[in-house]
Amino acid sequence: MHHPRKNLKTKHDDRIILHFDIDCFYAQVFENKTPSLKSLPLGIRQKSLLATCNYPARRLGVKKLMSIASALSICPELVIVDGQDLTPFRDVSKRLYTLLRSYSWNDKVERLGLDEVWMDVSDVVEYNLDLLNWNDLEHSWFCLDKENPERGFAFDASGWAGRVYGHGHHDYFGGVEETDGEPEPLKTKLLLASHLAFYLRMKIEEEGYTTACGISTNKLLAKLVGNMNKPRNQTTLLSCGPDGEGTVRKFMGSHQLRKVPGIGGKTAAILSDWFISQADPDPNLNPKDITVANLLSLNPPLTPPTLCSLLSSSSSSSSFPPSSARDLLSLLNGHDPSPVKPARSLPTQISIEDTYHACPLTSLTQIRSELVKITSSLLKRMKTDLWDDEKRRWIARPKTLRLTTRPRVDPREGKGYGYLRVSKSGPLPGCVFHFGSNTNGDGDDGGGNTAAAMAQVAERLVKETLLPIFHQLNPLNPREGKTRSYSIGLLNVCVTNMDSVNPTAGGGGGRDIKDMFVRAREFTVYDPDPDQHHLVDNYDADENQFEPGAEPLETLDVDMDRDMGMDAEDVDVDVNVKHYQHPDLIPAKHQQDSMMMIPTTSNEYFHIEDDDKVWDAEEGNVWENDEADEELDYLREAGGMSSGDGEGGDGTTCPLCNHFIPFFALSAHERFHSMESEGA
Ligand code: DCP
Ligand code: MG
Ligand code: MG
Repeated sequence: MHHPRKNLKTKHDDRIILHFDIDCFYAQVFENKTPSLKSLPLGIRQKSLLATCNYPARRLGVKKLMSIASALSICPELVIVDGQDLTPFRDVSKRLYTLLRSYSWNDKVERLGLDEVWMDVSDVVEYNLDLLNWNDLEHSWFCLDKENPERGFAFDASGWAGRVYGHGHHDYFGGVEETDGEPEPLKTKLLLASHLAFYLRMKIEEEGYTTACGISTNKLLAKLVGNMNKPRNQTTLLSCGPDGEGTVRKFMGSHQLRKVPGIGGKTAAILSDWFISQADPDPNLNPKDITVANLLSLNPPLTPPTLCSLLSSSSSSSSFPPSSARDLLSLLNGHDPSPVKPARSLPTQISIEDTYHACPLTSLTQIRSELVKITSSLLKRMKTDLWDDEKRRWIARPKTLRLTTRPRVDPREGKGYGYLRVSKSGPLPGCVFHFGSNTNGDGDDGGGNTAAAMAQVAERLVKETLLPIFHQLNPLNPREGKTRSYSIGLLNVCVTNMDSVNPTAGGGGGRDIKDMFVRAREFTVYDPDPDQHHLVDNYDADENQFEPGAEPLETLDVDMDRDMGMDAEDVDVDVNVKHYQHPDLIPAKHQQDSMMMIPTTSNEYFHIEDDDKVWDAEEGNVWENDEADEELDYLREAGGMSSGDGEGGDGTTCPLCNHFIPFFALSAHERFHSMESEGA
């Protein structure tokens, strides 16, 4: 299999990447709804924690993810609002993402979580580089549309927009690397990108949201450099000039190991211990303060074989692959070839999940009523995401319905996400698409006929499809008869296998199966609040990649009343399966039922029950995780699936047929599907 990892050896490529991160996102959503909150210290509560707080609160010492009790003791005047319903955040996120996307020429616009977006603007910038009038930089014009030269903005190209990180180049022509005439193209491209970023940030501000932005040549650097000046500012990393590499090294070097996306807590701890053993530093040095520069300053230097042996010993079952060691070293040096993934118009699947661990569901009546609630939320979400209000039709119709249940488990047991989860899928009955066309003309799905129609459809779906599946997943023991009481701790209802009604509605093209395997990733939004439905969003790179003929999930006879037995083959049970972490994950809060969802493929999620510090409370860095074995998906992403080859029990779920495939068998499995599709 082709191994793009050789790209890692290249120095900085000449892409131009922007990374946007909305300032105190949830807080701004509330502030926009109630502007008087803007000047008050504001915290957004999710259970006993603050999901975030606004900057006035931060100035008073309140921090993200603090417990409500500590926050109030630090800042008794803190205004606290409840942020458990993710719907408004999701909606704003989608709106702002769509706005940014409308400025992209190549559609490489990738979300990370709800409030971060990468844009690969290499093409726009390149185009504008050619347009630049070197004789009148102050009155430059940035063209945003090749077809329409008038669509754009005026700017002063003789200076930077926002802040720059580098050796003191605060104006464009200043700086040691300046030679005669025009500066090197990379420098000019970064400068142009700084103005584009500023323009886009102002567009987002017109929508009511301030942001931070990082401008650099790869995703890693753009994300990290954007943190330098928060809130409401932007930073360009000057990785240009004769000492561009030096600037990058210095920049990366200043980061604590844990702050580097892709390096989780365990890896950071192992590397820190090793540093201490090699360098014998001041005994008062806090291992957490060990930086990339510390690690890279060792002599003899850290090599891939050393890294392999250090990191392999941390995991008894698998050895750390040399390719991943090289990738990790590249990352530490600020090299990151991973592409900005193409935008996606549609989610691969929509699922709503609710947990009941504090108060498990014991009777069928309860289960039924919870299923109706979840299904209603799901239908509503389908309507928002898949129904085109203008054209009054469905953009995509999911073909498959899946129910997942899990008995109540003690979160302290610390078992993996798949622990005791069972799921079963079947065709999604056509009735779910009927409420969409019943709208009363104003497109308001919340009122009148639509709400009633939706409620009816939810009831019907539960009665005719979900409850039968439920019984299959949780069969009655004949001896218990009807007296059985259940103990259900989790319900998840999911629609998937999107059939795009409008073939042009999907994201990037291509049905290359290999590509699909590599790109069958999505991000998940998960909130483990037992009182709220959890929205689990999964945006796949390209929902069209499912072969229309190929049913990726096991099918089930909808008329299941006659067959209440458990068919072992139809039920997926994921127990203690090890998975790699993907950067596109949104962790749950640190709460009693705290979990982290790890999306692996279009159909499966895994989470880590998180007892200590899955989410970095300081930075909220979504790439961080304490499971050493799960840290390297970021690297794997750069190298494609094959990097997992030969790793024993690890694997992933095939996005086509939904079978769990060990990594060593993936290439063969991909070939199997390629042949299948060629033959079709
Ligand atoms: N979030 C959450 N739980 C976490 C981390 C984040 O619910 N463990 C939510 C709340 C945040 C949003 O995600 O508002 C975005 O996360 P960020 O880390 O970007 O934090 P903010 O946007 O709130 O603040 P900042 O200004 O530092 O970006
Ligand atoms: Mg943010
Ligand atoms: Mg963020």
